[in-house]
Amino acid sequence: MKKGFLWGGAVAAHQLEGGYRESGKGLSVADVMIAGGNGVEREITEGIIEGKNYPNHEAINFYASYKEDIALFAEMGFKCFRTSIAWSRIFPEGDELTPNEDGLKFYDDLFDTCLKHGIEPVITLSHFEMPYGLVTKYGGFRNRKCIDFFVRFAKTCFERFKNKVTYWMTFNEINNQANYNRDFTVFTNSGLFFKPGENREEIMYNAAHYELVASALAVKIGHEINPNFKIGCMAAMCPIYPYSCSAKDMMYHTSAMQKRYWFIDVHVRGVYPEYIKKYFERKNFNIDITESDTQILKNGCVDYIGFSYYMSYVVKDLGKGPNYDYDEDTDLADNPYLEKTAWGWAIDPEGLRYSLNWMYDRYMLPLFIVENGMGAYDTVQADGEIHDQYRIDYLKAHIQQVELCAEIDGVDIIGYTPWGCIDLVSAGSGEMEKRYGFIYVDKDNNGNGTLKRSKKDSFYWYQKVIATNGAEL
Ligand code: BGP
Repeated sequence: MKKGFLWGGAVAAHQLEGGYRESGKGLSVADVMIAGGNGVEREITEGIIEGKNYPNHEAINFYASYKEDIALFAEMGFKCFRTSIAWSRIFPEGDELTPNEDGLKFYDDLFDTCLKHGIEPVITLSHFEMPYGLVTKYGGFRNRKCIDFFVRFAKTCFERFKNKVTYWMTFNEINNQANYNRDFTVFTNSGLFFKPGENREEIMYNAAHYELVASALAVKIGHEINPNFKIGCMAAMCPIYPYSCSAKDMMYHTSAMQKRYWFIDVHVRGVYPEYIKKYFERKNFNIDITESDTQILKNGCVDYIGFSYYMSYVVKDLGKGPNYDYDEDTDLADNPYLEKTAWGWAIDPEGLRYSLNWMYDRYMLPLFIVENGMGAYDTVQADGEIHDQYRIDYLKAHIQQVELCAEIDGVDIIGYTPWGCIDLVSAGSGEMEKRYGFIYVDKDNNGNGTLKRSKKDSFYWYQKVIATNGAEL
């Protein structure tokens, strides 16, 4: 890969820190979600209910062990480490006027530890962990006031860490909520929950608009604080293929891609694309886009696109023309060419190359692969070793595609940070046993275990990949 390519790993605060009441932290949306399972949605509770299993409360207790864990990342040769700042550690309720100094201090120490090892922190501001106080008092991002709360949080972080962090992202996987029927996506993206009879889709578009405005304001302020900042958006990239070469399937694919990726269009270009404006009109949606918002969006375009890549989807035309309105719950088909993980996620390395090309052609901005990986069940052998060849195979196949893409297609790729470089709590299912890590953490789905860390085979493999800058896979 090119010189200075950022090899590393990615996590999010709520999925590994634990310490959910330490350093004056308030509750976040992740703190009121109980564990689900493979194929079982997580339940969102009203506050914390005694006796339920909330896996994010302790997670893997990185809050206490970050120094040792970062030393292990350094041993693998990480050039960067992507994590997030728990918003509720800095503004416990979300609407305070002054930040919580103890929370800021924690991230000072964390980033200093990274830098000491020559690891560059790559930071997401809001990764599925908005303060729960903003949900109960304001209804989350259905309320315009959340723009100001987010901007205050972003500004505080930019000012405090301006000499420690260069790469930032505003909202993690902002486009997950395109699937607005799923409680998990709208709650974790925007702190939304609904009353019966409400128009979920319209409310989602409004909330997403406020987030896009908040993001654009943050980008502008960030660049004023430090002109060297690189501030990106972050989207979940699951390319949606047409089921066949029928023109109708192809049109449906186009429309589905628009519905899932218009968020990036706004982040990058600073304007709403015509297709989505037409959609709002057709649906009679009243989205609160003011004149001043329009200006703000134009003045806060992102510097790069961060994205996760796990799988691809397929859509099949169900006779929905001429509108081709995509519904992720009903319109997806199986791809007969692809295998799936134990959680049913299609394994598609070439899809990563396709995605990189699709985004680079469309946006002409540098791209950062900030998540990729395969959740799998690992087995610890009697001698304590963990032979995770399946993980190595998955990552190797994907990195090969990234290399082809850089060499042959000429796409500008900043770096690659596989997801969950240390085992952590699954966002979607709340399981511990859906493992992604190079480092095993002794803890099961019920919260039992010593939290001891062990190196898997993939640890040594990835160490070699980084040492050879991707030449030896
Ligand atoms: C992305 C999220 C991460 C992460 C990952 C894997 O959607 O940004 O937070 O968890 O997916 O998903 P899961 O944890 O559900 O396996």
